[in-house]
Amino acid sequence: MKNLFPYFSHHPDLIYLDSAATTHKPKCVIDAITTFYEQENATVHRAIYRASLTATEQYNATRVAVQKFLNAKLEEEIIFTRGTTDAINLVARSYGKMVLKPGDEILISIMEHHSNIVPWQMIAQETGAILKYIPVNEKCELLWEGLITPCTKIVALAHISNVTGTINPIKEIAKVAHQNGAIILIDGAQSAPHMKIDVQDLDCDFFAFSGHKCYGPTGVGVLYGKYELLEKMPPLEGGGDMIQKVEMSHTTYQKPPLRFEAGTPIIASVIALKRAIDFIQGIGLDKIAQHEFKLFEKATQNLSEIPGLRIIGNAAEKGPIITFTIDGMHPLDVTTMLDLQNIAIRSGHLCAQPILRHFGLETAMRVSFGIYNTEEEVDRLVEALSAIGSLYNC
Ligand code: 7TS
Repeated sequence: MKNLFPYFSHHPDLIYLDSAATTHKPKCVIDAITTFYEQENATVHRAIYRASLTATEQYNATRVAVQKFLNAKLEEEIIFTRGTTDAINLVARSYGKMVLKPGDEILISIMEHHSNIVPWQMIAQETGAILKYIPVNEKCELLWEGLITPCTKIVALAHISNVTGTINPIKEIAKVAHQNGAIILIDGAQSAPHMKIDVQDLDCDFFAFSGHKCYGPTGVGVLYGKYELLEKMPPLEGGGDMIQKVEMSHTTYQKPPLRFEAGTPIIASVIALKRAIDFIQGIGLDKIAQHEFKLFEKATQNLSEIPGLRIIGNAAEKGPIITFTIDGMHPLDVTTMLDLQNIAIRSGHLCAQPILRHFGLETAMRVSFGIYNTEEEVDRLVEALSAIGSLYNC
């Protein structure tokens, strides 16, 4: 698998275990970008010369590919954004501002990434809504029952936690949210690369993910939204492409999705995102999930045998992410020692300070898997961490 990723031919000895932050890109994705700029470069939507029509066709083909990838009903339900963060901000500032009144409740959880906390804090402050947090048990599973009430207007939750890997029971939560008249946004940044997503089956109202965590380029992401909601939402940014008619005194807007895609988009990256989706589907999400789960299980088992190593969160359902600490050792020291052995893992607050603090931590270490990782790499990681751990536990 690694031979499909040019990055690894430049770094043959690297063990890369930070795919939750960003994945490497297969050659087909990189080629799509260079081919576009070298041979196909043109703007989209605006011109009628052939190159522009072809670029527009390719741009639209990604929308259809994403629609199928998420099993959305309509291609018009797919909006290209800069990433998950941008998608969540769009919902908070457009839908949130439209519906929220003082005293209404927004319900998120303490295991959210900052990008699914801060936009809600900002919109709560602006509208007078109340931001509530779902707590977790000691395994880092949501204790959500009874917290959704008729006061709840928006529920926004990670599908998979980027810290503990917990897979949240989105389908059940969505059902209760709807029974109470609320809508639900799913932050799919950590689920889209690892499991089959069916937005109709989940019955979520919004679903956000980032291209760069799915073997695609940075700078492009997706917001799925149910059409009947998108149709009512005001645009966030004004400019070219999102308008129907501009008078000197006022403007009428395009229907979704173009209403939310002002200005010249990141055309090459959108086109390359289709290659990334084709790449994932070519392998098959079931096969990807199976491979990553095998690595995850082996790593969980072997890491927990290292004296002093504590895994944070052991939910019954987990994605391929393991966050841990080693007694008496600072995560920055450990990851620096690993880096010197060509093993790249993440350390720090993982952009999720509330959940780390809940477990009494300011920083931790995290290992996360992608399709290019191998069992041998897990062995090397465990060996390296055992040796580092024994330095301090002797
Ligand atoms: N939500 C979750 C659950 C995430 O893991 C991330 C990124 C985001 C949202 C934001 O995605 P972006 O593409 O808009 O930045 N998570 C991480 C991480 O865990 N390490 O680096 C980025």
